[in-house]
Amino acid sequence: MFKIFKKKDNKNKDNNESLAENSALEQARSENQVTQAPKVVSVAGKKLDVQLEKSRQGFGKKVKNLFSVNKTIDDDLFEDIETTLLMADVGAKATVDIVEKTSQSVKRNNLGNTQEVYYALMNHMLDLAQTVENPLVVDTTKQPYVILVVGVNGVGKTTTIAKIARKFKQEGKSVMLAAGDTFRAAAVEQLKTWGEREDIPVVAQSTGSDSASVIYDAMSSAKSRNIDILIADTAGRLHTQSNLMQELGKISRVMKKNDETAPHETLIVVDGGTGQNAISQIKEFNNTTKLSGIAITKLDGTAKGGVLFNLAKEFGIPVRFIGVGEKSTDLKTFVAKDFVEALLG
Ligand SMILES: Nc1nc2c(ncn2[C@@H]2O[C@H](COP(=O)(O)OP(=O)(O)O)[C@@H](O)[C@H]2O)c(=O)[nH]1
Ligand SMILES: [Mg+2]
Repeated sequence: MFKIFKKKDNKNKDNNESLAENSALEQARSENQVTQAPKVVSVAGKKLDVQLEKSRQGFGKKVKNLFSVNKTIDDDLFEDIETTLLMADVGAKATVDIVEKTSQSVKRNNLGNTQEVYYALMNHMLDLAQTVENPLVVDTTKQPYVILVVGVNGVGKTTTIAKIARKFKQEGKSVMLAAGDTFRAAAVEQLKTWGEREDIPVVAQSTGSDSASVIYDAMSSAKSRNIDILIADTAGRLHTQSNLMQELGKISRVMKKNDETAPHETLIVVDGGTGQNAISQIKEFNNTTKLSGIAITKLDGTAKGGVLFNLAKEFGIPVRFIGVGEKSTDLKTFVAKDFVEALLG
């Protein structure tokens, strides 16, 4: 295991001056915050605990166990924190960031109590998670507001679409789905089944038809029926499938013929259990089509749960939703405090 803490810690010593350059406001904010548990008061939190049970028992407990009362606050402790974060898919950059800031808090505040170090760690993880907390707000001047959903195969695109559609419908908005995955035989049927179950109209053509034209037709149909939100499914694709990646470009271009401001949201869906793969998927798709939001699925199925910090540090693209189960109700708007509390609290 490489020793990020030690390496970076030496650098910190060199950088004491730049530390002092932090604005007074920033310092006051962090001084006051880091030594106490993050204030988490949330109705959603309770349920999320249960849905994130695997990560809570895996990642969360491992972190907590590092801070037993008789533990000394030394390099070994920071190395253990670093290893635990890396093992939980937090990724090297985010791990360095979190561990470095925690170590700075320890020095600056002269922390001698492991519980305070634990809170400092939690607060720095929360800070990072908050950088990508930016819920999807539907611009009601767009009619319809178009959400294009992309990602590789099997990550949960179609399921997430059904969940999001249900959520909007419950908020009183009218929703329509476009079956833009015309590639896989069962894909259209899968979306139609969700539509029937949630009582949401689905615009579809047969398998093999042109995805861009299905979505274009759905936009026209949504417009004429005064639908608020149109969510377009697409076929799963890998960056190596250049024809399919080009198709994404075509979908966007054809959409713009209907509404030059569309798509209003391009949401990539990634499987929260796939670690570094999720990072490379976002990188590849972002090269082809400008992503505006991320949905992380299957967080109920992983004992790691740290990928969110990794992609927060790597991209800063808003995490709109997290998927925490297979049912249409198993979707949460991403709220950093709820998430960090459910994971580590
Ligand atoms: N446990 C769990 N399973 C999920 C979640 N989201 C999707 N799935 C499952 O993942 C599988 C693939 O989902 P699907 O929506 O067809 O993926 P797509 O190929 O990206 O459209 C299905 O069995 C879903 O039930 C989630 O948040 N948690
Ligand atoms: Mg699908």
